[in-house]
Amino acid sequence: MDIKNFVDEVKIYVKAGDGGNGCVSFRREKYVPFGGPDGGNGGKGGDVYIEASKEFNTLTHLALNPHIKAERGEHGKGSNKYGKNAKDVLIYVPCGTVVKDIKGDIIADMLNHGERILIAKGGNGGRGNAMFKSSTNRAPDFAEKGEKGEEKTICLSLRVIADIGLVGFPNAGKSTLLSRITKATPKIADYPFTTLNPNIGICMYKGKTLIVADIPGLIEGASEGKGLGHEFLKHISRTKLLIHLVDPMGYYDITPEKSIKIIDKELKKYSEEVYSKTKILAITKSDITGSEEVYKKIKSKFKKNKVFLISSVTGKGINEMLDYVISAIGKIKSDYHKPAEENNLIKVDRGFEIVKKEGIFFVYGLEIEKMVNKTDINNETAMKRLFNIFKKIGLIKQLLKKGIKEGDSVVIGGTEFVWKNEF
Ligand SMILES: Nc1nc2c(ncn2[C@@H]2O[C@H](COP(=O)(O)OP(=O)(O)OP(=O)(O)O)[C@@H](O)[C@H]2O)c(=O)[nH]1
Ligand SMILES: [Mg+2]
Repeated sequence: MDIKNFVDEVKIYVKAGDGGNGCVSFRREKYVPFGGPDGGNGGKGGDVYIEASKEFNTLTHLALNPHIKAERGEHGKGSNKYGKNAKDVLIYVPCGTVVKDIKGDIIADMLNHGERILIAKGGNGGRGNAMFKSSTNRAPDFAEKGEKGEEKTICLSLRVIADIGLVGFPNAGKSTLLSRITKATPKIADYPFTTLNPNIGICMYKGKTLIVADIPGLIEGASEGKGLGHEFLKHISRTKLLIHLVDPMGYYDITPEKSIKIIDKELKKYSEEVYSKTKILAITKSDITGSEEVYKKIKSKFKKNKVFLISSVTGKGINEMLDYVISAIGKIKSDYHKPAEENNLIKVDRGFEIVKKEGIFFVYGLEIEKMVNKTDINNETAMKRLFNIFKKIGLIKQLLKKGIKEGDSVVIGGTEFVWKNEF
């Protein structure tokens, strides 16, 4: 049994491109003894985006390629030549993919085709020395390094988006119904667990379009992981309405009535939200003898649900059921097309925070970390400039307040500095 070909959960690592370094260069011209600075800026590193696309149905392409990196920006060059920006990278995911960070917090919910989020921002290019020319420094001999591109590990999880979910015991006739009302061609066979992955089809009916998902057969214990259905129960959470298909012959020694109760119990155990969805019962295979009696019995016992008697072979009862489904769906308020939350990936944080751990002063803050990463720490002038910035934003004062002493370590954005009382 191979269910691995339907990948609906995947962890990927994304890394945006680093910015190109700024260049230190001076004009060299014949007969001009001291040319001015002409080092160009580095190019921007490529961004990494995630885009929902209806061309994709699974996350398999990412499971096979879980490391995604954008190129770095080109370094700046002499004669004021700017480095080229790197190309952005686009990761396609199926509509219905939920993007989470490593802690499991939702970053975005990619519902609609074409929806795009920036997941890792490329680093800006460092400025070349030409940019630092000023009245007080006519020949700056330093440049900025390119900013580091963002990197992170994210989890992608796919929830099939459908209006209708077909549920029921194995062999109830779910795939057959799907193939009857849509153009989908799921595998159909007279043995249980024929459907290994959810199948999706589009049903065009009386000018309406309904997306229908055929979920693999559920059995008792499905909510705890028994059978195949458990893997896919989560997909039901996005549907607006469930059609619970019931084989009038029952399932082995489980009667049709009992099978309805079992599935109800499993749905309830899985989640209240799923359990409370609008659900209709469809007794299938009306062309076989005895189905009419089963239908009458179920109708009298399950008064809360609308019950239909259908046959996917003869087509009996199907239009009547679809008429009802369309009117029921029209009444369901759903947040299914709710636009994704504003993506809050680019947090601009001008502040910083100092945390002292085991004698080391860790300084956190997006801007300050960026600033350090851009600085060429081997260049004295660049370091002086950085120190001036630290002074300006109050970092030096705060570190002194926290009791920093000669020889203590300060770590900012992955760079370690040793504190000296005099610079
Ligand atoms: N006579 C008759 N047979 C049907 C009807 N619908 C389905 N069947 C048969 O019932 C068997 C199971 O049908 P499937 O559609 O594969 O059932 P399923 O619910 O998708 O089963 P799993 O994928 O195993 O969970 C097949 O042999 C079908 O031909 C119907 O309306 N009438
Ligand atoms: Mg099936």
